[in-house]
Amino acid sequence: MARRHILRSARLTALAAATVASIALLGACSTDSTDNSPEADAVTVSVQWVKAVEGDSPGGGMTAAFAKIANGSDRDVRIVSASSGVSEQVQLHEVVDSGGTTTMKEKDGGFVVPSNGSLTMTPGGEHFMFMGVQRPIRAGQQVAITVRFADGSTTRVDALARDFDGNQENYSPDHSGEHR
Ligand SMILES: [Cu+2]
Repeated sequence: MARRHILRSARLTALAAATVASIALLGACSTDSTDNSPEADAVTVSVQWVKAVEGDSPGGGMTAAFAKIANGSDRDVRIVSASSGVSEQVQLHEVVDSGGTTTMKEKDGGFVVPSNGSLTMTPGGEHFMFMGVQRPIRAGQQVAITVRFADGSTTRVDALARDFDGNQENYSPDHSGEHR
């Protein structure tokens, strides 16, 4: 009886040692995999807002949202798409100068947020373009935007709607409709 008890203790000790070893391994893994952490975890979004819009035009209204996106990590992160419940589509737009007039178009490859830097989206520059807005977005309303990164991770941005009349970007010729 006494002997059996000792054997069992030895086995338990071996098991405990194996458990400690695997926990140590896990710890080593998570330290090594810092570079594989989700891109969404690297960013901090601030001063996000969306232009209030009536949303009653045929086919839905259009509007844009802006934000400052900071990247606290040592690698660039890339925003590849965005979506929202308030519009059929959210595109990633940039404004380009084409022969004296500024037009906006989808940004090739999405928005890059540089390592230990930031991307400031402003009217007249990069923006989230809402197309097919079916209901009015009024000043003071919160609009949730899901932002997706190149690695598939996502972050949710709640943008406050406000009235804004300045810097109306134009559509490039391949876009239908007018930007409001
Ligand atoms: Cu746009």
